[in-house]
Amino acid sequence: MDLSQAEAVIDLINSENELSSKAALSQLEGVLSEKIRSLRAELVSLAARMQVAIDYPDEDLEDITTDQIKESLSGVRKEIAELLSTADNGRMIKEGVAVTIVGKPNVGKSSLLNCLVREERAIVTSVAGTTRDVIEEYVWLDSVPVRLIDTAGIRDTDDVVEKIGVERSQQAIENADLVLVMLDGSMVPDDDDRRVLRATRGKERIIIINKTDLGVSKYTEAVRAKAAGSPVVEISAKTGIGLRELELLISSRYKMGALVNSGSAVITNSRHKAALMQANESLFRAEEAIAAGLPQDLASIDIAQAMDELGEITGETVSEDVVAEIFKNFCVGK
Ligand SMILES: Nc1nc2c(ncn2[C@@H]2O[C@H](COP(=O)(O)OP(=O)(O)OP(=O)(O)O)[C@@H](O)[C@H]2O)c(=O)[nH]1
Ligand SMILES: [Mg+2]
Repeated sequence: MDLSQAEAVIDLINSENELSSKAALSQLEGVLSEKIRSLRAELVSLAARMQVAIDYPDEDLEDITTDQIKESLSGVRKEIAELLSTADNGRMIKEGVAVTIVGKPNVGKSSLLNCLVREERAIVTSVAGTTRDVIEEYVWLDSVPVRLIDTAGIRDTDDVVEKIGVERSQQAIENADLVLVMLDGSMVPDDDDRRVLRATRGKERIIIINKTDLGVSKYTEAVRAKAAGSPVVEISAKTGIGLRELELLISSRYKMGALVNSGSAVITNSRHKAALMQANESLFRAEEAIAAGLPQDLASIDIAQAMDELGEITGETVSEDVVAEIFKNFCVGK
């Protein structure tokens, strides 16, 4: 068993859902190790062919051409990029998609959280500023694992405690994979609403107009016009109107199930992601050196480094400190 497989054991133990255990199992079976080993083998063979040319320049050996080096490097980089492209999904499989409900006080954020988790988890009152801290619940929306996060209503306030809550809400927007921006459909949007809309521009978001049971949705069109491409849904957290549509709108964005079931390697570990990014960079430097016509020894150094960086994933080239750190997560004797 190599290091990435040992890490998969930890992941399997800590796994919170069927998808993450499936991903951990595939890593344990060596799908990732196999991939990394084949990439390293490609680099080892490339480096060896380059080394012959460097060591025996006078021999009449068939030199590896610049084009061949370039082709080999770009092939490996393409495969690394493919692996890296799974990392976002991999993290969400492991931790759940961070879906954060934000909006000014009293629009119904906590009511929505309670509806989606189907229990009275958060306190709901008609007092603006009820939620003071960030509340997090794990839910499944149509086989998508979601960390649903309710936040304190965002507004200008002098209350010390509420102020801290507002700061945490802003932090929660930063950390969110998807932001649910909630507006109160029974009221004309005001400065506080505009502030929330501005703070979430550029984030993945869905705009929710709540309290449509009160019958006033004449502002929806105006909001839609200013939504800048973000979907707008009308709901009532009180009667349940529109909730199913909202759930589908959220879950249909994520295709982690298909990714895991495809059987290809998925990067779920941030250590692996970092190593792949470093290897990618080293290979990029090698490509540049070759393209600039610099001596091949220079590219060789970068290629050797990329081999080491890939080896960190499987443990071939990892330092003892890192291994010790990883194995700290095994609870021996428990
Ligand atoms: N009529 C109606 N009332 C609702 C709806 N959703 C929430 N409310 C009411 O609105 C008030 C505020 O709801 P909360 O869920 O506490 O609102 P919040 O956004 O979490 O408020 P803060 O925590 O203060 O930021 C409560 O009295 C809810 O019962 C809805 O869809 N329709
Ligand atoms: Mg609340």
